[in-house]
Amino acid sequence: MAKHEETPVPCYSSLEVVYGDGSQLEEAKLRFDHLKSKFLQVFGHPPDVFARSPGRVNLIGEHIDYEGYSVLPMAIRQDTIIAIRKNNAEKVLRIANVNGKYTQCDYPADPNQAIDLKNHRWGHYFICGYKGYYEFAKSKGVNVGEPVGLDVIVDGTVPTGSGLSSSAAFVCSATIAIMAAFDVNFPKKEIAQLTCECERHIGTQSGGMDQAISVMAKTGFAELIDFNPIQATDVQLPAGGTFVLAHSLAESQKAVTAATNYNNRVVECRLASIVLGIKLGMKQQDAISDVKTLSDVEGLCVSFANSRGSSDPVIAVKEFLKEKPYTAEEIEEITGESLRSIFKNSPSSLDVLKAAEHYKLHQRAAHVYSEAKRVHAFKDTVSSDLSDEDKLKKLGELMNESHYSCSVLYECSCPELEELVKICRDSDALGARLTGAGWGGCAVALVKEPIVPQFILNLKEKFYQSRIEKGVISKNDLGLYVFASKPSSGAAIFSAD
Ligand code: NG1
Ligand code: MG
Repeated sequence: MAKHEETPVPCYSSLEVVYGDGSQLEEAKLRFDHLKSKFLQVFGHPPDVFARSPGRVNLIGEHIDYEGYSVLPMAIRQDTIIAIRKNNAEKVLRIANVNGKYTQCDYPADPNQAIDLKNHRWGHYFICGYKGYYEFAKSKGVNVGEPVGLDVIVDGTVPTGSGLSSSAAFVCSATIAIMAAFDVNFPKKEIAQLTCECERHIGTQSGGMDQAISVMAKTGFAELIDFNPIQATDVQLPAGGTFVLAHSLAESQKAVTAATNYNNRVVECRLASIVLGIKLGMKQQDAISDVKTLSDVEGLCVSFANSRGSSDPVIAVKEFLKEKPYTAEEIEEITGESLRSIFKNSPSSLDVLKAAEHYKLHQRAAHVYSEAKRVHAFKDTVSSDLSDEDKLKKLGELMNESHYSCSVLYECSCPELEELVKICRDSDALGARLTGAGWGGCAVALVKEPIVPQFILNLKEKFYQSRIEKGVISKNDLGLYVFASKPSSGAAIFSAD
């Protein structure tokens, strides 16, 4: 039997396989019916096909996917559904949304169009998938023919800017919908790779976690995702624990803040790895041209640690990277080359250099290496012969350590997330941490199943009540901001009849 990730995205004729047979199915039926009638109303004809792809919560392994390290997310039930139909009459991509907040975006049916990053529009994420499909098809030798128009309606339930990967749910469902409209399909792992690469058209130098889990998730399992090549290993979580997601209500607009937040950290990690490479004996020019990520110099760091009787790469970080932030000049003295020249081929990195005052190489590298270890400790704990109770306790501790590292070393938390994580712990979570890129968005807490209702009530009282009173959110919407989550299924195609 072909491995799960080698198989194409499944195509179903009914919704049950993905949405089960309970209230979620009823909700899904309503959404699909609404999408169909809206499609008819907006475009004057029914859609050909639907594609859906879920959001995700990352349980552990934050800001390390782009450094080549494994991460451990699970898909959530919230997803993006896209209805699509080819339109041979006009060479236009018409992208509408069921949510009135998002007005229709039209783009030319041109796979080579540049995305206008200075003017961010929600439809840009669709264009990422559109460009990605053509780039991939070309590399596969698929005869794509002349571009045609596409009529599209989007229905997303993953809260945006929440660290739950609404963006990847959108890019993956867009890419899969486009493929379905053109009647082609590819193995999931290739779609995971292609969607990871094409989401970068939006200007963030992201890793591949979100797209990989969105495409490859399986009901009932979290997945250990490895990169280069992308691979997913099922992780069955211990019984008796539930993950609760809670939104800090601070929205993190990653595409807009990339130069100071997300891409800044990617650049700092690259600089940390180059400096480590040089300090550990590489020639300056070799380090600059060959070292892309901290995983590239881990071997050198571990050899050094071995000489000190350890196998922990953080020993090398402590020895060779000073804790005080580096100025650009200090780094240039070590590399023998200007930072502008090191990043000359990456416009989004040049934006980072313009905005940065200094570079915290020690802290970022220490986070990445320690977080990478925690992911494996998490996976090993799950498969150990500890009792479920002891496993859950240990997983909670690892989540707490991860949060500390994100907050103190990687500085990707924010006051609202700190408050929320503290309330989670005070409400007897076994562990709690920010999830996703941070700087806002959600926290995830591991909670013993029997206390979940009380836990959620506590959060409502201690975190959300004052925000309801101030009118920040409406009481009726609380269920959108705090909810328990089970591992859901990955991307799927549905025929429109
Ligand atoms: P969010 O913030 O959920 O979009 C981002 C990246 C991931 C990963 C995490 C941090 C994108 C599409 N995703 O997730 O690849 O690096 O941050 O662990 O940018
Ligand atoms: Mg995202």
